[in-house]
Amino acid sequence: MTRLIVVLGDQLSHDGAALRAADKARDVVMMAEVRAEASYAAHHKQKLALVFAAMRRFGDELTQAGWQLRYTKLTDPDNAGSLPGEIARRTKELGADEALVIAPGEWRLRAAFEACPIQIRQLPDDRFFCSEGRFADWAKGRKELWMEWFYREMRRETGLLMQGDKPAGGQWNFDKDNRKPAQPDLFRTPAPTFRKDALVQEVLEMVEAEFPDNFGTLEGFNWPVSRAQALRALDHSITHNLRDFGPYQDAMLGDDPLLYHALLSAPLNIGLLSPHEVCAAAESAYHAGNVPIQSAEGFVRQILGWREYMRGIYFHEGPDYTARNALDHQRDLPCAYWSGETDMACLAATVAQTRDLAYAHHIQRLMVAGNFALLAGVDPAQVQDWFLAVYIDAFEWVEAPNTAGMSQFADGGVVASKPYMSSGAYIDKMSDYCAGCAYDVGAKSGQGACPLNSLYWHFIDRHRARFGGNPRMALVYRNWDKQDAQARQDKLDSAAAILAKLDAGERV
Ligand code: FAD
Ligand code: DLZ
Ligand code: SF4
Repeated sequence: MTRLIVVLGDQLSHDGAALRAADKARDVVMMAEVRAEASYAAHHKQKLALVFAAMRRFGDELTQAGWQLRYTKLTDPDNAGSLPGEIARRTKELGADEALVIAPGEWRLRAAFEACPIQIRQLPDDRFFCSEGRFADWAKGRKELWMEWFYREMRRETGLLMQGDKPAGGQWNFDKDNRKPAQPDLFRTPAPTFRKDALVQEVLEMVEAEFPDNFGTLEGFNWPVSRAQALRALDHSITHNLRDFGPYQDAMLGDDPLLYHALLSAPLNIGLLSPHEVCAAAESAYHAGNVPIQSAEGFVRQILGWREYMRGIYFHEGPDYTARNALDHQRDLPCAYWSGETDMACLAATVAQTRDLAYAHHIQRLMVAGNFALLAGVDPAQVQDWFLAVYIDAFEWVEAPNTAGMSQFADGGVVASKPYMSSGAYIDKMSDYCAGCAYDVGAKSGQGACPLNSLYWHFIDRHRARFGGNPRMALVYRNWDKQDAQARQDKLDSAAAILAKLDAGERV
């Protein structure tokens, strides 16, 4: 009997578990572009274009490799509109008695597949270093699930950047060497460019026609849509970016939005690259003497550490994770997140590059977009909706723990031992945004003072009950308590004025 092998838009790996389990001679593969997946988030136009173009290219590759494929395009008249609907249609058409799929990276779709009247077998996604079961074993009995301990166990288990049982370079963590601000440099190697062939052009036109009101522009679309292009992106990043990635990974420059970042999260998350080969390439560059340990380690930490850990947390914490709101933040997301209309140069730059590239690097996401929302007390569900929509690499298994956990402390401290937050001083140190800002980063309160300065203390003050006893925040609370009463009141008044403007929908 024929079986239906379902390949989703972020499962574009030729050696994925469902294809491995399939029999080319009797099974049929199906892929489907559907409205339901295109609209569960208000996806950036470039994200839609990436997923559809990469799906079509992957479908072509499957056919060339001899698979029987049923591919549904978004605008096909028979399109059932949803993945369960398409699976039902294709099983009926083929007389298939079972469908096989890699378990999706989202609770929503897993539940939808379970609820299907057709038998859909969801296979474990083994494209990661750490399975869901392995993470559960690691988490079992631990009071605190800190990434650092998970990461060290993964290093030992994989042997990546290890010398025997010791970390290469003699340290597990080189973060303190990795916090340098960057200078503009006209000679920095630009990102590789990917040819927009007829397939990509057709998809870009379809996205513009079908989703004209979605956020973002398509002009700057430059993402790898095939395995061959993704391998070129990997090679470029290891050859040109990795050496300086470590020291400058937290730096931000208005005119250089990419700096030394790898731009590999999208091809990784849709399955065009495996984390194993990406980490192995970084390790080889270190052994070849081409990159220093702090860069190789910093990079491997992001993938073997943070990426695997975030996925572990998402599935370990369960489907309610995204609904948590430990700090009871209720404010609406400021419209500047969509319009970019703000006098805050850091936020304006981050939103503008997000609109044009569907990309911002980690510190822009965490310490600019995330930080302002956290300090302003924005509803974390709305913050998650935004992050899930606007970034090229946004899939819930990785977006939610980064946003709800790391950035908004909405999970009450599962991911972070204290909130990732800062006043303007950090942004001034790590970027060149403040020099061109309408606000004064040096002013602590009053009109014209950097909004982050007063909002920072407003956060500290309003959340004393939760964080006042946190040893990692003791210094901050001592600093607050030492300030004279008038200085404290001035900051609280300034923050209240900014929050009132946000509530009134006024420009900040
Ligand atoms: P680089 O900075 O060059 O890092 C190399 C690789 O490490 C990345 O390609 C990525 O695969 C991995 N990585 C780095 N940091 C993380 C992290 N915190 N979690 C998981 N993987 C990481 N990443 C996503 O892939 N999808 C998301 O939806 C996403 N949402 C985020 C939301 C917030 C609020 C924050 C603070 C971070 C988010 N990240 C997300 C993590 C990180 O910002 C991106 O992975 C990174 O910016 C991708 O760019 P890059 O490939 O140039 O990465
Ligand atoms: C993100 C996405 C989009 C926009 N469209 C499709 C689609 O039409 N068909 C499909 O199979 N997958 C799509 N995806 C990826 C899924 O949303 C993804 O598999 C789930 O979010 C689970 O990670
Ligand atoms: Fe951002 Fe404040 Fe600097 Fe302006 S002054 S760029 S608002 S940190």
